[in-house]
Amino acid sequence: ERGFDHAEIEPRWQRTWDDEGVFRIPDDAEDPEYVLAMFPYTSGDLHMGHVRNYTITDAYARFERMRGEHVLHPMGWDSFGLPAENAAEERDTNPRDWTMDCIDTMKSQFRSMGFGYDWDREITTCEPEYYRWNQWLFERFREAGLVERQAAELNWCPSCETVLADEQVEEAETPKESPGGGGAAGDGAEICWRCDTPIDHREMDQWFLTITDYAEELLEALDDLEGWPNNVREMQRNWIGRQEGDSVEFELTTGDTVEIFTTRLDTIHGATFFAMSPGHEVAQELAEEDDDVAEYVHRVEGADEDEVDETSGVFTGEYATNPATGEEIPVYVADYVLEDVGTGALYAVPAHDERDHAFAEEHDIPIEQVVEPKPDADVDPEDVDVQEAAYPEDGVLVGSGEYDGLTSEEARETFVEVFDGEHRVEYRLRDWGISRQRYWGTPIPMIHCDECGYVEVPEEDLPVELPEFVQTTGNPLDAAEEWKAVECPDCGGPAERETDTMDTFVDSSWYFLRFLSPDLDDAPFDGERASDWMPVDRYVGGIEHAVMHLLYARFFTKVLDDIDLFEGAPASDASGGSPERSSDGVREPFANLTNQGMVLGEDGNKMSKSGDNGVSPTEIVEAYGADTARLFIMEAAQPEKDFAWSPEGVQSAHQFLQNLHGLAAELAESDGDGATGDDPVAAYVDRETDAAAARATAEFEDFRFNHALQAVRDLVSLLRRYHERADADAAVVERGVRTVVKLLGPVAPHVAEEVWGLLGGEGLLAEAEWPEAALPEDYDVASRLVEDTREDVRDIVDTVGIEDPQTITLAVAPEWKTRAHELARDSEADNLIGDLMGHDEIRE
Ligand code: ANZ
Ligand code: ZN
Repeated sequence: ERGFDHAEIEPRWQRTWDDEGVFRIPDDAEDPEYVLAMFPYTSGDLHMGHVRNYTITDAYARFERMRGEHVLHPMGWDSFGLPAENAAEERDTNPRDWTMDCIDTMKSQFRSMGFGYDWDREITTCEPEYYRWNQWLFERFREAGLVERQAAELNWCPSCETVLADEQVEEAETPKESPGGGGAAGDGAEICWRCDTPIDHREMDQWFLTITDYAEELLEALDDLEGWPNNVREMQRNWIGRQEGDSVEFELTTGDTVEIFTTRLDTIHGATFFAMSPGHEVAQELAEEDDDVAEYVHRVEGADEDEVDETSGVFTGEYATNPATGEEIPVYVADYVLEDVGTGALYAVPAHDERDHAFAEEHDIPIEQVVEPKPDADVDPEDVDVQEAAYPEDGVLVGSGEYDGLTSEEARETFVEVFDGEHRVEYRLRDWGISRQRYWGTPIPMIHCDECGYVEVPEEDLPVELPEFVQTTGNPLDAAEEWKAVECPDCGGPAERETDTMDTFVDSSWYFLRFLSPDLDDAPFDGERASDWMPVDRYVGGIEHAVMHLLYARFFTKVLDDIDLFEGAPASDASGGSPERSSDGVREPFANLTNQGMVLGEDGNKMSKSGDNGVSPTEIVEAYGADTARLFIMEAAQPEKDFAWSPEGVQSAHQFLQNLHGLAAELAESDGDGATGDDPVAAYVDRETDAAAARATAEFEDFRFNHALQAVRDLVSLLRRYHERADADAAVVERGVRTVVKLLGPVAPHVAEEVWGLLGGEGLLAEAEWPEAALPEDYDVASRLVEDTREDVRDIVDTVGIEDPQTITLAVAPEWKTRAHELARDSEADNLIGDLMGHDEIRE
């Protein structure tokens, strides 16, 4: 069998696709299928994780295109960020040149992988024509009351006299000493990346987007995002962290009144101590007067979360009066109380809270039961021993004086009145601080005037472009004196530009909209097109973006809808736009989300360049071709699963493609016939061809590419065995191979085009019609097989609630085999077909 030369065919087909504009989508296309991979950060190097991510969307986009859909499959560059500044410094260049080089490299790597993007829609976030819209949107957000100055703690290097980004803070090498080891450098303290000086924290005013205004909607809408994995929705729920509870004030012997937040006001009679986070204002005050408190606060502030014992804390010598009992309870500063949860202070009830219980045991604090199981609960009140372990459930009050006998629910309602509390909803979610004290980002379009305060850069002066890059110890924008000095837009007096740039998550919060109209110069995106083309139908990217990126993008989308940017007229045209809100606005950006798993090294560890288990996409493409890499990756596992790199797997994929090509070449040379007419074996092979197409189609739709490819491989081996028979009908084989090639087209597009050509296929395979499986009436077994199995899987998922479809599919798989066996047995051509299908495999 002859082979193909990937180094020759791949670039050739890539050029042809480009020339023919196969991946272009016209602006007037009606509601295309929007397939999107999270755009890459421009690190300059494509790794296997990227290849997997982008192969998934490319395969799906090609599949949908062959099915006759308009497909929008764009690509761009997430190109702002600190690494570019660091790289520029190391290489003595500037962030812009470095970034542009990276883009060049990555773009040619993308091309060599055969990824089909509409490059006419390419966007680059570090270009002024993109980031001007970040600035414009910032101003619209500000008008909508969604921008605030708030104090935030920043890393400050006293020696460089500059703010450091979190990434610029390093840890001193010397291992941390045991608790109480003091605070100077040398105990694992945070130090400046440049001069190794221990850093300070400083409170400074920063720009914030008030995402908390949308907390409730961001949370509630998660329920309807059925196309999202449950784990991502759960992560977002936890991140938003809605808690319904009550706040109550406690008087301290210090004279302070401290507010606490609790979800268990019913347990207040059982409070045996009071605790504040080390960052709490009152704790900080106490630290100034008390050495023990100071030492503890200092120690835990400099430490990583997991370095501090859950039960660590320090008694302050002060007491708090429990408003329910009038008792004085000791006040502790404890690290398990988080600064930004609730009010940063709580009353602790060791009998009914596990963390409080552990703390009480460690510090010899009494444990007093105030809730016991309800009479109808599974637990016998006699079996509850709160000295042993906390009883955290709701129940009936005991040990609470006149309130004994109330249920927890009743008690909470009563106590909030009696103890003058306030019922409220708290969120863990914080406003989004977007200020970054670094150069390579979008300048925040504000001007500070001593007379007028902060004034917006007038819209007609946008974009505020970045000045030339200079090397400094701190933020290069602070050093750009000429750039900084401006006239105040309000009073005309001397004023200064804001030197903070935006968090790069702003760039990625709306880039999916810019793809719709990348060249538009009077609005960030075409609102009408957006309401037609959005949401993204299939979004694929890493789980590491489960919270921030995906939450910010959801937030942006809701705001953009609320400020009416999804309406017909360009948003900057004040007179345009219809008065009432369009009913088809966009509330969510991504209808379906897939998080692809990791590509592991052969050793099963995360593949990394530094770790010497890395395989470079470029080398694989050179050695075997892009199709081999794509096929191997897609066959290895379903998209959500991790899989380990395997040279044998790569070989097998390569061999499969070579063999297929060989078979096609043979067919192309033979002149055709053989048996015709009512040969039952030929009929069987024909029907199997349709069955494979039906199965593969269903699996593609479900993003189960590995299953689809298994169907293709099964069909190919059947076709081969049949082809070797003397009485084989060449037309049947050829039809089979044509089907195979189409089914393979999305995954191994170059070889597929080549084979398509060999078989005399018309036009480009990338534009050919997907094989609609027209199953004959009597072929209900195979089609039922597909349908039933899918139903079975769904049923199991629904009833058991298991989240791992692959395990389930494996469990159901024997079912497939049994039925396939039945099919073979009942068929007219029993023996022959059994032979063709490989009986052993079926029986095992
Ligand atoms: C008293 C109490 C008694 C609580 C009890 C719980 C059980 P969950 O329940 O996990 O959703 N809390 C309040 N502020 C906190 C902070 N800044 N850091 C850490 N924990 C804090 O969380 C609600 C509970 O978390 C609150 O209710 C409070 O402890 C604690 F039997 O108050 B509770
Ligand atoms: Zn002014």
